[in-house]
Amino acid sequence: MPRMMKESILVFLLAALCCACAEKPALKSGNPLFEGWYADPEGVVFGDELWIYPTWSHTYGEQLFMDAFSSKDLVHWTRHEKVITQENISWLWQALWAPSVVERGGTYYLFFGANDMHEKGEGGIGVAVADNPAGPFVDALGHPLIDEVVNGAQPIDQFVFRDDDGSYYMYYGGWGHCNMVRLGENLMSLIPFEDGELYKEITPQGYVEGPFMLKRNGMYYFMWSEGGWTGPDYHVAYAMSDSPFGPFERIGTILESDPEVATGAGHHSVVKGKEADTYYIIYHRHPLGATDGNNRVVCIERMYFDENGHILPVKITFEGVPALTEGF
Ligand code: FUB
Repeated sequence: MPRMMKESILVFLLAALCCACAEKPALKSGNPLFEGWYADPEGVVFGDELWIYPTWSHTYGEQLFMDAFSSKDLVHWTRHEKVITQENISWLWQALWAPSVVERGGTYYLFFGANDMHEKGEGGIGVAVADNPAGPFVDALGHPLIDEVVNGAQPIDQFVFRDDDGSYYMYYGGWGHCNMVRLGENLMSLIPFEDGELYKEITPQGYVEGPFMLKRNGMYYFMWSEGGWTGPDYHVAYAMSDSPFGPFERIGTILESDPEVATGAGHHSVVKGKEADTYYIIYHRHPLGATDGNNRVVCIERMYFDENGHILPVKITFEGVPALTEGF
């Protein structure tokens, strides 16, 4: 073969190789993260895995169990079926909602809302325990931990937050009101705050439900959902404070619909990644064209802060976040 032809072939092959490398798309989680109608996702990091505990988003009468999902790379997810079921909660008869999970000393605590409580004694917020993040979780009390409406807050949508001093607080509430309570040493009782109060109302302007607390650089970021969860206008707003008790003044919206991608993005949680200052927001949304309010799917995006510590608005995507190669 003539030398010039050889050189041309070599140049062509090199160019093709470069193109192939340059065009290879980085592997991403994709959104939604896994199949099925799920909502109110709580992300929790256990070891090198991200676990997600969502509500099973179907009719209230069918919501009698919860599944969980775990992943090391955010691309491949293991479904853990029925980590908690009606068999292990004697007082549950409908609407098992919005899990919040913490681990302490090898025991896993799953806080749940049950029955869409309207009248005292018919349901409320309960706590179940297991020795494994995949359950089976068993109701620890045989009755709700909170079964009454205090300060106008429906006892649903609990989120348990551990502060750096070891105190555990639970933020909860629907119907436009948010309370916080302090959990006792066993994480199954309420203990009064220093001023003797058992419940503190901390409702920010615009609050509807789905509270979440994140502490970063000593600052408390309180977040919540606004709007109606069955519709397109559901979204997430936030406030900042130097205290877990607030006051929480609404700063702005951080997560909302994008008419090109999905609607009703809300009831979220946030987890910190391994890398410095890396945060992920996990939330549910309605696929475009969805007509059933329960058609909600679980998604993930990166969440960023500006130089003043404010949360930047999150862009919702179909791509999700980059795959991880060395665990979460
Ligand atoms: O999934 C049931 C309810 O929908 C939750 O409790 C609310 O926060 C809303 O997401």
